[in-house]
Amino acid sequence: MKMTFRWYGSKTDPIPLKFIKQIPGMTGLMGLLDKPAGVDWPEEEFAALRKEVQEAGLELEVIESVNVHEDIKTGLPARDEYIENYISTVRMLARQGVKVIVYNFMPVFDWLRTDLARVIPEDGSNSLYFDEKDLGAMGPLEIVRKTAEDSHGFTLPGWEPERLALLETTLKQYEGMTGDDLRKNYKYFLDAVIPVCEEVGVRMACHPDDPAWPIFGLPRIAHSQEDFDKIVALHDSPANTLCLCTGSLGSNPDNDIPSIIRHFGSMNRIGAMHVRNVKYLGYHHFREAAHLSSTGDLDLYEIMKAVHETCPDTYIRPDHGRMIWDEQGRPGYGLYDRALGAAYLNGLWEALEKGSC
Ligand SMILES: [Mn+2]
Repeated sequence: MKMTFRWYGSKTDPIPLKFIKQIPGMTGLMGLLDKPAGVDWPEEEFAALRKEVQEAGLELEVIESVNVHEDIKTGLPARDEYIENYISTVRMLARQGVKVIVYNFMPVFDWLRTDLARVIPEDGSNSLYFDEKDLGAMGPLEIVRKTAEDSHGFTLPGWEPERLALLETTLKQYEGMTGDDLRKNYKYFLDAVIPVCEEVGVRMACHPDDPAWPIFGLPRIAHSQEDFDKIVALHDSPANTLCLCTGSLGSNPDNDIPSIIRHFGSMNRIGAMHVRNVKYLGYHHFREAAHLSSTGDLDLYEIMKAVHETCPDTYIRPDHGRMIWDEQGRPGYGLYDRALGAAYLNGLWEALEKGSC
């Protein structure tokens, strides 16, 4: 297991690399480069980022932001050009030492919350929160506007301004599209990209829908074990994997996370993991919790045990944290609670390692 940390780059992330390096056991980043979907990433820019990260004593083997253009998902003629750019970026990242690319195939919405800073009454910290009832009155455009207003000036992943400007047009393109239609376009993408990944030694890792159910009538095809069975079968290869996000899949209590990890871990189809906890508050209603099992509804010991047994070499990062100790920062991506999460997960791992000898 390699413990990593999400970092947005020195221009927009208030957390210095030095602080990340000081978290015990931190080996590297799940990094990002701020590029719109569809572009061919410039190698010099990525090489500069890699140099900066390596000089801080950290690795950059996982990249999270090679976004798939909506024209690929909707199967428009321009997709071939965007796929060519994607392939060129995969080759470049492989040259630069990247091993895993985390991405998603979600229509329009990357992830969705109805409150980015809901106060947790027990201790006064706050975290990301979702209640489907609050969506009732809001349409997609309103929720996007609200999310932008609540994000304290930060750009949230998946909600980049240039993408949102086209929201209405994009939503129209999905009208009438079924899950099977979307999977057909997904297969077209994987058939082009996965052989290149095999050639250059990179694994694609698909992130689940978050929350793990359909929203706004859009086709969503990545929120259960059954969904991912279909995805890995679209192009059967060790390079076609999932990024198993416990909090995203775990937003639906029907998903048995340790069992899903064992299923895909033993198939060698887990390329990376996001690990965090969720507190259920009702039907389609939850908030994000501290990582410690007893503070939420997921069993983090069972989760790490399933990783230890079936995919012990995977990359892991503590996922969203709460905002604690009056930290001001990007919702979900503060330093303190994610650092506590990493320390806790490392502790569970040490116990599993020693317990299995
Ligand atoms: Mn995640």
